[in-house]
Amino acid sequence: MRPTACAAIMALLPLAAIGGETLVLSDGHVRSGNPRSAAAYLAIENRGAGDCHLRAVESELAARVELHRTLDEGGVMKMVPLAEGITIPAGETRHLRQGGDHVMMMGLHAPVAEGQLVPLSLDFGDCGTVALQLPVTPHVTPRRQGAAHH
Ligand SMILES: [Cu+2]
Repeated sequence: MRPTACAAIMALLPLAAIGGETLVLSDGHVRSGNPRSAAAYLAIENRGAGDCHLRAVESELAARVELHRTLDEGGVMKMVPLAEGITIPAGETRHLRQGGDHVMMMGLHAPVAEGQLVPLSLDFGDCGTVALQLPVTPHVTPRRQGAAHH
């Protein structure tokens, strides 16, 4: 199919179909290493024909939620905010995981406990908003990096 024909077909699809059917979220869980913050991890698969962009995340349990990237700077693990969000290209999967990109919950209104479900709302812009609840799993200090993440 030529690109022009492809674009025309995409334009006819309602937004709801693009958002609802396209994004497949899996392997979601939350880990908290201290009472004030927690990190959420998950895999985001984009089965659609167009790129999707995770712009922002919200949770009623935290004062602030940011998207972070963990960087290894000469053996020192450092987190930087991803102000531009995270792009999930068409047909690809992005893994948010410990030691990599993650959802950072800061200013928890109350500590989260193992087994608790954490509500999150993921804003994918034109691809829609996805609400989900992720279970809190035991905090594990990454062995490979040898440094506590949160
Ligand atoms: Cu972080």
